[in-house]
Amino acid sequence: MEKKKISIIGVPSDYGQQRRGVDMGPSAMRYAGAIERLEKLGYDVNDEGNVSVHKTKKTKSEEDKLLNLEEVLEVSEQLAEKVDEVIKQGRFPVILGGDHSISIGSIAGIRRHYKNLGVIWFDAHTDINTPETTPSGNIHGMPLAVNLGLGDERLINVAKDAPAVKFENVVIIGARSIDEGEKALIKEKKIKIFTMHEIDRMGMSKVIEETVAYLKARQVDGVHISIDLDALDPIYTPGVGTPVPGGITYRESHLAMEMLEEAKIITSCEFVEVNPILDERNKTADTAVALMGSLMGEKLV
Ligand code: B3U
Ligand code: MN
Ligand code: MN
Repeated sequence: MEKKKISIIGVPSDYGQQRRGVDMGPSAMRYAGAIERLEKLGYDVNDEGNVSVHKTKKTKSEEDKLLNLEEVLEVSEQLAEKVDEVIKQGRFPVILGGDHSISIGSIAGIRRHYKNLGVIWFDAHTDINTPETTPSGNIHGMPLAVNLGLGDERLINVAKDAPAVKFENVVIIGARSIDEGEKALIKEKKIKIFTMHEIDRMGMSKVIEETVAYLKARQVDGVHISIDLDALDPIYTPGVGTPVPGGITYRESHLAMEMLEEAKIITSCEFVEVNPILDERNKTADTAVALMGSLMGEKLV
């Protein structure tokens, strides 16, 4: 049997927020053994290296509503092309961030290959802000909105003419820090969301069962999972820019990955917001790589 093929794409960008260090996320996850872990599972792994990110600009002006817009655009366009190319080669993309603004480019590239893409957003935040609702101007708070076709035109256009993700094809898991404008949009568009409240009440097992059933009922032709490491409780992933207490436990997060793997619905994934400068002995990157193992088929026995 032919080995399944994976391509790793690093995106060392920190332009979507204002803390330095998250650009070192791809190195930290490679150092934590991402490639070896996947090879051990029998995959043919191709490390595509990193998308090039210029480090010279960061020209911030007071009038800039969206911080580092030009830089984020440049990274997003390159990343979309790279992801597009890898999928064309029949390889499964595993994208390593960088802050969450990289999802503007990654999902833009993925969307060129699916008519009815499902997206699982595993995050303490909902990242569905627009230039009108953002409290910070940080683009890492906007990538889900952009992929739904909302927000800044130039960011939306990174996807060219690929279809936007449909509101009813999104499932948010782990949220516990949601801005007012985001709440209004989630309610208005009836976006499926399992906040920490639902995870506490139902248990992660039921949450993932319902997620899988929901996406299958939507007849999605692929599912991308975007994993922000701040979805987990900061006890397990201290190396993130905006930790929020009361998060998903280590085992709950693994159970989620294991169940998604069993369901055989995931067609691409990404791991974002790993910041080694804020971390404790690469704990957050280690956790990201362990989750990657579970998502890609590692078994306990
Ligand atoms: N919702 C806030 C904070 C935030 C979003 N994503 C992260 N933090 N990591 C914002 O700035 O949009
Ligand atoms: Mn996020
Ligand atoms: Mn987050």
